[in-house]
Amino acid sequence: MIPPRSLSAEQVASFHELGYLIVPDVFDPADLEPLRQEMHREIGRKAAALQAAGKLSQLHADLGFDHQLAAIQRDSAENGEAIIKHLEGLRGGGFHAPEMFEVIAHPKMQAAVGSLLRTEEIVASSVYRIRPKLPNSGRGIVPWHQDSGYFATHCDTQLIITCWVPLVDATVENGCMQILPRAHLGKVVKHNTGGNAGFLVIKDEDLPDDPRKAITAACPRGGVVFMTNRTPHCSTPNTSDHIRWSVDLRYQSATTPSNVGLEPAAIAADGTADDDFYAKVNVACYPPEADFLVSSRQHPELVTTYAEYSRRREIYDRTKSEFSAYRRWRDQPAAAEPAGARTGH
Ligand SMILES: O=C(O)CCC(=O)C(=O)O
Repeated sequence: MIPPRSLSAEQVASFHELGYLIVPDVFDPADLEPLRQEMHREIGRKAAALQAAGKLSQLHADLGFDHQLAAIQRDSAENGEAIIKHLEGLRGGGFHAPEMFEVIAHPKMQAAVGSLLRTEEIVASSVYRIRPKLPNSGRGIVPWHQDSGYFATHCDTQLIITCWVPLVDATVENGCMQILPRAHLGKVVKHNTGGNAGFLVIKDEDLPDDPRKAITAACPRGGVVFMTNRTPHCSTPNTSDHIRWSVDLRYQSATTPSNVGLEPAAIAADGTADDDFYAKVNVACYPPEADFLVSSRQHPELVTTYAEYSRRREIYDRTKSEFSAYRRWRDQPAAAEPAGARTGH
C-alpha cells in the first residue's frame, strides 16, 4: 500500500527553498531499534571472528551499541577499522540485513520522501552509507561537498534526496552535520580529491556561500535530515564519549536516471566512456551501485523485495565494473576511481 504523504506544504516549501529540512519525528525511535540491535549483533559476530583468528583479545561484549566498537578500536585501531570496513563494505556492499531494508523501505520514510519528491514512484538510490563516527577519531569527519560531486554530471540538475538518519541523538558534540542553506540552486561547484579518507572536498573559496552561514543540523534519534544533492554540507569531529551512528539513504523519482532492472554486467559492457556517453545513454546517477524501486502506484508488482534488494547489492558489489568516467574532477587522473567510492562517501 502506498502511504499518504506525511510532510506539510510548509515543510515541503521550506525544503525546496533552503535545500534542507530537519524533521525531528519521522520515526518513533523504537522503529530504529531493530536496525541498531542487528548492527550491534553484527559487530559482535565480526569481533568474535577476529578473536577466533587470534587478532582480538577483548570483545567488550558488556558494552552497548553506542560504545562497544569504540572500545575495540581503542584497544586496536586495526580491529576497529576491520569492523568498520566490514559494516561499510566496498561500493555499497557491506551490511544489508533485513533490518536495514526495513528502514529504507519504511512506510514513514516513503511518506516523507514522497512528499518532497511529489511522487509515489520512488527509487532508492544506490548510494547509501553507514557511518560510525568514533569519539576523538579523525575517521568519519566529512569535508564540505555536494553529493552531486560524486554523481554523474548528467544528474546535476536532477533531485536526489539524501535522508540522513541518526541512530543516536546527533549533536554538535558528537559531530552532526553543518549545512549551507539556500546554496543548492546553483551549479555543482568544483570539488577536489585528496580530502581525508579519500573524500572529495570543496575548498572554502569555492563554496557557493560563506561557510559562516552554515547551520548546525542537530537531530534527535527518530528524526531525519533531508538534503538535496546540491546542498553543500560537511560534518565535524565527535568530541563526545560515544559513537555517532548514522545511516544516509538516498531516494529519487523513478523518472531520474537509475539502474533499476539492469544487471551490472550489462552496464559494464558500455561503462568505459566519458561524461558525454553517460548523458546520451542516461545511465544511473551513480552507476557502480544497485538502485531499487521502493514505491510504485503504477507498477506495484515491480517494487523490490528484501531478497531482490540483497541479491542486487551483492551482485553489484562483486562485479568489477569499468565505471571509470562517471565524474572526473580536474585534479583527478583519468580513469581513476572517484575518491570516496571505496571509503563510504
Ligand atoms: O554523516 C556524516 O558525517 C556526513 C554525511 C554526509 O556527508 C552525507 O550523507 O552525504
